[in-house]
Amino acid sequence: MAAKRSNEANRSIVVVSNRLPFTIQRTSKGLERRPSPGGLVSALEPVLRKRGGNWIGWPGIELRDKEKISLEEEEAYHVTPVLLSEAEITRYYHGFSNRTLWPLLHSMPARAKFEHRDWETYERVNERFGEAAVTQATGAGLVWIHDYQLMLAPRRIRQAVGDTRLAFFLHIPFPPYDVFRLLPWDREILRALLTCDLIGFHVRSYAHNFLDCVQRILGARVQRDPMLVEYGGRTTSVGAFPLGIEFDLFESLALAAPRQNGAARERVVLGVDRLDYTKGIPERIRAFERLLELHPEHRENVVLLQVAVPSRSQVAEYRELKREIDELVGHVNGRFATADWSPIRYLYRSFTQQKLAALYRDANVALITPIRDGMNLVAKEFIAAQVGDPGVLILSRLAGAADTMREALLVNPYDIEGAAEAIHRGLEMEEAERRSRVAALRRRERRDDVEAWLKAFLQAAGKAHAPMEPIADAEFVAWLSEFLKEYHLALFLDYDGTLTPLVDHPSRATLSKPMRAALEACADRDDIDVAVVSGRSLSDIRATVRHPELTYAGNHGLEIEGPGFPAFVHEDLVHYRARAEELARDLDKIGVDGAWTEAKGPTLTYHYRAVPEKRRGNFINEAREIINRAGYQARDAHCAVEAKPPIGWDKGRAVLHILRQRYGPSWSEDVRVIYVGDDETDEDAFRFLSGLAQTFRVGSPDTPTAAVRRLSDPAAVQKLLEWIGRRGA
Ligand code: ADQ
Repeated sequence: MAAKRSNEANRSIVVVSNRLPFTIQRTSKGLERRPSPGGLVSALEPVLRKRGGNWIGWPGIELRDKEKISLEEEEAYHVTPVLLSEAEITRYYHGFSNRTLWPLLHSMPARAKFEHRDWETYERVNERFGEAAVTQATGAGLVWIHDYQLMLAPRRIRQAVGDTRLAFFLHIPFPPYDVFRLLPWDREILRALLTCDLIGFHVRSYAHNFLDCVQRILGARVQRDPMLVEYGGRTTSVGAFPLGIEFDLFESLALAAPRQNGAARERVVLGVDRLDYTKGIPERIRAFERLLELHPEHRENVVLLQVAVPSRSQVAEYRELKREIDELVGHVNGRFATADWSPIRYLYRSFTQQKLAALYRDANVALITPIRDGMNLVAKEFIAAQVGDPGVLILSRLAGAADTMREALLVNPYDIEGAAEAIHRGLEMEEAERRSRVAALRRRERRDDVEAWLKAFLQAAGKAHAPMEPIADAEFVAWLSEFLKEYHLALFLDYDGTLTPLVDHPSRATLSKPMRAALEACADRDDIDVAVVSGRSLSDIRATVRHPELTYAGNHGLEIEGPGFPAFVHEDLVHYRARAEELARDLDKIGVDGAWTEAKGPTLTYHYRAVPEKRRGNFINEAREIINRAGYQARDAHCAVEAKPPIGWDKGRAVLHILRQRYGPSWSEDVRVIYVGDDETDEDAFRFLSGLAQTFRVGSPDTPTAAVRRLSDPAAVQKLLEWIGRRGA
């Protein structure tokens, strides 16, 4: 195993991100490639060059008819552009990514718009990115998906290439449960992420928020140390990987940059951000204004140099923010400026890294006060550039960077007074203190640079994770103790796939000895009634389970029999029994080796588990069509298509029937209900019982479920039954 893994460390890697490592721009000379700036690109590129692989992303432009981007192949790795139409860019990128997920994940739900059409486009575009990755993924050591624009893409990749190693890194915060659950599509996003082997966040608190969400929203099992999630049989590991910068680069740029011309006598408080409402620019300007009010000695001696890169100007809120900042700057300058001094110098444009490094180096104070930020790399770049007289870093404690950069002056950006006092303190700080703080910060950022981050992430992604601790009583206690306390329990269990593993032929699905013992322990108790609800015929399920005191519901509940109430047969049963025989004959005519029809009275099941996977083609569709033509409903089960008569009756109705018959119409006051099942037909019961019961779906992590929780397999069901049977004894 170890040898296999170390080989994997050298295998190619597929990176999937919204943007390619370069942007295509339309110029007078045609389409031109410009490298995308940023540490991430420069960190990942060498890895791709060394190991080979593919970078999949959007080139940043909508192509006109017949326009082709020249993708002279990189020497060592490929680039796969995902082309998006203008409508897709509007709904997927400006819409769902930047107007829904961005504010919500930054815990600003009031700004989030929830539009169904944006979501649909986001889904579709994510599928497209996923598909592009699928064609590259076979044989790759790792597929690595980046950031909030592509949270659904892993799902598509996992469906197509089952065993490829998949990892995801989120560059922005992950919010607490109370905020994330406002998203109407919270479950879909969490489920898609859990198809990954590894999910990385900047800091531990985001990882913890994610664990809370999967536990509470999906009912996944969570282990906090090491951080692992088990969801219906698949295990995902979760971790904090704080991103660093190219420290050496910023240091050498700062050493090389010429002194600024005519270095003014004023001292500089510097802000550098993308123009974004998460960055706290208006709050920062107010804090600076307050400084000038509280400490007039800084007037004419200090300036706030605010650099803002234009960003997302297609989104109305960003244009609104720009207007607000323009006005605020005007207001403060109008209020305090003198003939030869203006308190705020505001530059609304992008700068080269050389120029930024010089600004960082020469600033006296860096004022980095986002109201929420995944990490914040500007703070780190500022520290790397402190190669001369050391400056002071004032950092919002709401930025991910504050988790590690403890030696900065940490402020709450909403506390305008406090921030103003911190600026004052920064401007007054003795050199010795500045030097000690900067030295400690530099040592850490030099060590934990982007290379170190990459190494840690790739190592974690390549490693088989520790197995999750097997499910244990403590979890059942937490889930069910309070719920069951002093109540009578009605326990409903599906059979195939729930009490027994799925096998080729139903006749081989027999209860294991310990499972039988667990079932009997439950059935023997006076305060528990057990019912088995199955798709098999009543006589079949009764004969298979062979326990005289249980309630049995066969044919998805069309026939019911149990102690203490009259046997039930749905009135349409006879009619559909005759028609089912005809349908069985039609299905047999398909004539595929290994496929066969199981007649169960009014319903039947067309099994194809024994047909080799590569031969499972059209005939399944044909079976569905024959079933539908016969006036039945075709429903997919595990390697089978079930034909259900169109009777308004399902496992949910059957459960209700049993509960009313046994305990009377006020059953919900006196009886607690648990339902455990593993397939689509159990979903009817989960839906019917929502809010009324504890429901468990067994296996199938990628299928949506209405159940409250997941169990990995029949072995976990057995543990649950053992606990229920033993409880309080
Ligand atoms: P951003 O929100 O973009 O990134 P940040 O981490 O600060 O925030 O990165 C900004 C980058 O843009 C820096 O590298 C900086 O040098 C550059 N930049 C800023 N102003 C500039 C200017 N005027 N001209 C040119 N370049 C400028 C998201 C998350 C962050 C997370 C990063 C990385 O929001 O929290 O740290 O991803 O994961």
